[in-house]
Amino acid sequence: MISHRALMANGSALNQLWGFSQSDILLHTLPLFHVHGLFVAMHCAMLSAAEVIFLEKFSVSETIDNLARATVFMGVPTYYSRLLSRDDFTKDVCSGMRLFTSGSAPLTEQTHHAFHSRTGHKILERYGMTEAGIITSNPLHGDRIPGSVGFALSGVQMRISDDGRECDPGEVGIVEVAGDHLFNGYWQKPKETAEVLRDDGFLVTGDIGVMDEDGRLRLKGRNTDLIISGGENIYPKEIELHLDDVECVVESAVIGILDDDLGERVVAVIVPDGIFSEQKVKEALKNQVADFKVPSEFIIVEELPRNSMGKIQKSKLRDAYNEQAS
Ligand code: MCA
Repeated sequence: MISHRALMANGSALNQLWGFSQSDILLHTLPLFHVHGLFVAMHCAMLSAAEVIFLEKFSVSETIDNLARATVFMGVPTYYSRLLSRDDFTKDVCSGMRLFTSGSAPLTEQTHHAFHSRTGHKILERYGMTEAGIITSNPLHGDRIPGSVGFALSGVQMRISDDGRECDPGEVGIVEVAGDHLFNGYWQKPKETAEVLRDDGFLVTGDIGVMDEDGRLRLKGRNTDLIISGGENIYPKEIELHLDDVECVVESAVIGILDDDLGERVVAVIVPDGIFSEQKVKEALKNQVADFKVPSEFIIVEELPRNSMGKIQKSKLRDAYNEQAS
C-alpha cells in the first residue's frame, strides 16, 4: 500500500535531485508494472512536464534509434550491458543526453567503466525498492562512484543496524530507512508487514550494506537468498516448492549464478529420484511459475550440503557453481 504522500515525497525529491526540467525528454523503455518504470521514471517526467518517448519494451535497436532525440534514460544494468554489446552504440548516439541512471540490480564496476569510456557518460547508480521508492542516489553533480549507490535522498532517514543496534560508519549491517516515502504495509498481510516495519517507523530492507563517514552507502548483498535476474526479483522458495512436487525430484535448491547479461540467472540444484527428466520438470513448472523464473540450468547432485542444524547451505552451492561458471 503506497500512499499519495509517499509518491509525492519521493517524486519531488528525485525530480529536484536529478535536475529535471520541462526541456527534458525521457526515453522510457522500462516495464510499467514496476515502481522503477511507473513511478521513478514517470514522476520525474510528470512533475517537470517533460516529454516522454515511450517504447513498448526495451529493445537495443529501438533504444539506439531514439536516444539521439532524448536527454534522460533510466535502465536496469542488463540494458546497459546489452547496449554496450552493439558497435553502433556510440558516443554520437548519446550526444544530446544529459543523464543515464541505473537501478533495480547491482551495476558492475566493469559496465560502469566500459560505458564511460564508450560514451563519456558516468551512469548514475541509485538504490531503491518497491516499499520505499528510491532510497539513495549518486549525485547529479559530483563524484558518481562505481560500487556505491550514493547518499540518502532528502527526506530519507537511513541507518545500518546489527540486530537492532545502530552500526558505526564502516561497519556492515542491515540497511533500515524511515520517512514519508515509505509504503504503509503489504495489502492484507499484517504479519509480513510487522516483520519489516519496526515500531519506530523504520523499514528493514533486508539489504546488507555499509555506510562511510560521509553517508555514502555500499551494498554488500542480501540477508535472504533472493535472486535478481534482469532487474526482476525471484524468490527461490516459490520455485523449490513446485520442483519438489515433481515425481523425479527428491529435493531441490534454487540459486542465482552470475550471468553477463542478466546479472544473475536461475539455476536449480536437484537431488533426483531415479532418472531425472529436465523436460518433465520444465513442463510441470510451465503453468505454475512465470517463464522468467523457470531455471535455465539443472545441476544433478547426490545430496545437498547442510549445516549442523540441517539447513541447506546455499552459499556453498553458489560459491561452487559460480567458480565453475567463471
Ligand atoms: C525475460 N526473461 C527473463 C527475464 N525477462 N529471464 C530471466 N530474468 C528476466 N528478468 C526470459 C523470458 O521468460 C523468455 O524466456 C526470454 O527471457 C526472452 O523474453 P523477453 O521478454 O524477450 O526478454 P527480454 O526482453 O530480453 O527481457 C529482459 C529484460 C526485462 C529486458 C531485462 O526483464 C526487463 O525489462 N527487466 C526490467 C525489470 C524492472 O523494471 N525491474 C524493476 C523492479 P523463454 O525464451 O524461455 O520464453 S525493482 C523496482 O522497481 C525498484 C523500485 C528499483 O529499485 O528499481
